[in-house]
Amino acid sequence: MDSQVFLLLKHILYNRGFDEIEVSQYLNDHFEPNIFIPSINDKTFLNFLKIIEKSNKILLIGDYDADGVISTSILNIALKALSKDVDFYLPNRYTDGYGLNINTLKSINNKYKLKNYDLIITIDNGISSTKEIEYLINNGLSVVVIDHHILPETLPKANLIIHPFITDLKYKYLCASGIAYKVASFLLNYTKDNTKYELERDILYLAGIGTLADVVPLLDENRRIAKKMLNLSKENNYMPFVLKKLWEKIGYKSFPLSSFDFSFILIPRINAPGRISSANIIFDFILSNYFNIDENLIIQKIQEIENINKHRQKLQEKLYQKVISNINKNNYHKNEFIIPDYIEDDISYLGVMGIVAGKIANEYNKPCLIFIKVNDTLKGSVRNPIDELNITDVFLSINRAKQDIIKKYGGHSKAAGIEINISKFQEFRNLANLKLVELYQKSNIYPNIKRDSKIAINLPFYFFDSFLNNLETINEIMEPYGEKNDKPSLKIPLTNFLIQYLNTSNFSNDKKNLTIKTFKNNEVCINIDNPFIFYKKLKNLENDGNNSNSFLVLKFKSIKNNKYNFDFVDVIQGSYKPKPIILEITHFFNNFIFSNEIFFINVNFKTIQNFINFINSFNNFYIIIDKYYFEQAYEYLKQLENKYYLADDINEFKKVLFFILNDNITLNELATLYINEKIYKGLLLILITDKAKEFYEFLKNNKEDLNINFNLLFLNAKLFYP
Ligand SMILES: [Mn+2]
Repeated sequence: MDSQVFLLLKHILYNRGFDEIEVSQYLNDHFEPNIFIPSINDKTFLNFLKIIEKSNKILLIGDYDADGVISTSILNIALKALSKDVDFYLPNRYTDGYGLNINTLKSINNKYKLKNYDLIITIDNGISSTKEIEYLINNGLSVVVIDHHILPETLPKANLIIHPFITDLKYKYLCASGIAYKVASFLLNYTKDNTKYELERDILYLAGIGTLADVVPLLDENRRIAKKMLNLSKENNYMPFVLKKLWEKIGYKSFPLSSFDFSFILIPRINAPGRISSANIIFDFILSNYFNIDENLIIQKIQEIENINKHRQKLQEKLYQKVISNINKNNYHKNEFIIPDYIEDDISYLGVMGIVAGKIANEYNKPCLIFIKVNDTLKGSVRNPIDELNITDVFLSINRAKQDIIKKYGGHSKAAGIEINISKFQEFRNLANLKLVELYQKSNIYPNIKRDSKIAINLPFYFFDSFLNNLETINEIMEPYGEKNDKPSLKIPLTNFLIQYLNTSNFSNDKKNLTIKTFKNNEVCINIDNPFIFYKKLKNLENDGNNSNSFLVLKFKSIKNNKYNFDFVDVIQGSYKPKPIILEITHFFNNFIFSNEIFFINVNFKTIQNFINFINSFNNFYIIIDKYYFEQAYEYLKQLENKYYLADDINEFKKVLFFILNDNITLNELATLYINEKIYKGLLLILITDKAKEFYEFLKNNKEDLNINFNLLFLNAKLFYP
């Protein structure tokens, strides 16, 4: 791999808290993703096999979302390959509610008669259904629970539980599709089916889609599963037949699909039936790939899915408008926990309230919970954009304070479902806010800083071109993006130079796009989702009159026709310090400067304006210049004389911007001063000298002593030669 790509990637990942080993694992997972499959001697899985072998008739109970439908499909495929007599039941969001509950049991009994089965397998649900499972066991059935949701205080007394927090699956944050893939791969060892290879490939493909669909971290094993799926779709543009038909019928012709295509085009359509009507539609559709390929029927089903998806989009938009105006009217967005008034008149929104809560949560960077009234209960869906916060902790502490408010809840740290008593709504809303703020204080969480800003890498505008040149490769390695595997974001010091851009006519008519040109004439388009917030931030900056500590945060979006698209994230003050990664930065710059293939060498300092622009692209800095180059540089430096103070007195270091090396101070002495914090740290130190490498070596050899909070940039003095 190109060393610049490697350094930039390291830079990005270190800022997210990765260590050296994790970085190399991350890279390895790109080039050779290896998924852990339980060995054929694994006790838990052999136990599972035994339970299956002695069961004649099996019922799978899944869930209505994409992960639930896909994981049920995967197990169904594997059990059928073992010639098992297997039925499935996917709860209905409106008539049954989530998972295995009393309503679900009644519906199943009406449809299938429970007593016809020997074994019930719950997948993507069941871990909290203690009572229901007890009932099944007491009635002579065997029950296996395969789930990944938070563990309740008492586990159900099932014959077997497969859960990544209990079972060794090598990674805790798998979704149900990922677990189902492991279970199914294990089972396929015991089949003589001659389509085994095809089945293995397809369950992997499905698991990849399920993993992208669920809110699970796209790291580690999840990333490997999704990567392998993307690789499959890159090889010969492979897609299971029905999905390929779907992709083509909805008007897309391009292959292979990107992770964006999966996440924003295909997966919403897999989710839609379960949101609006019945998840059975999508289950039948996926399974028809294997058991009855009738093209006419498939096309009919695709049409049905399309109509449902359109209906879903309309509902979603209507609910969004309703909720957002309620929030604005009552200033609910000023609370830490955004809880709008509950929706009274329409349960058809139940399927889209989660998406809408997610949208609002992201807009305000605060948790958002939307409730809908169903009889005397409020059913709610919550989304949490704050990384360090586990939203179910809020519910837990409400439960501890008062037990008659919450009926039940379940889910994950970032997305969960909850039911409360309608008469306790106001009390719940107050307590939720209170407990959330308490949690923030207790755990030192600063919710006002967006995750994208926290993990953004520091990048002076001048380095933008180098970053852009490598972005395509970086992007390919980092894909697929998702939870905890964000697109790269950048923190660019807001200099006068950059502010000029933000105030000029480079905006699109609707003010939602701003195009700026880099030093090498690359076009960067900044998409501004909410122009109101953007202009407000800019205005504040101008009023302050001091932008020396402000940063523009941008997040990579896409590369199209050599145009680079970024999303505007925020303007932040520099007082928030991201995890420093300084020796790496040093190394990063060092490498560019001394490798002669630098982005700097082409920078034309021959014009004074270029040099001044360069200097202006940094906020605070020292420039240390070797006296031997002072003369050459003087023409340039004196242009800055009015603005900057020149001195060669070491005692004036705090104020000095340019320091000229002379016989009285050597590079090593300078480095020692630096290490002893005599030179103010946190500023950019620019060395214009041929001896910069020595200085760097000295720092490197003493790195134990280095406080890591500084930036260093070497410029080769030769740049000043005409
Ligand atoms: Mn799930």
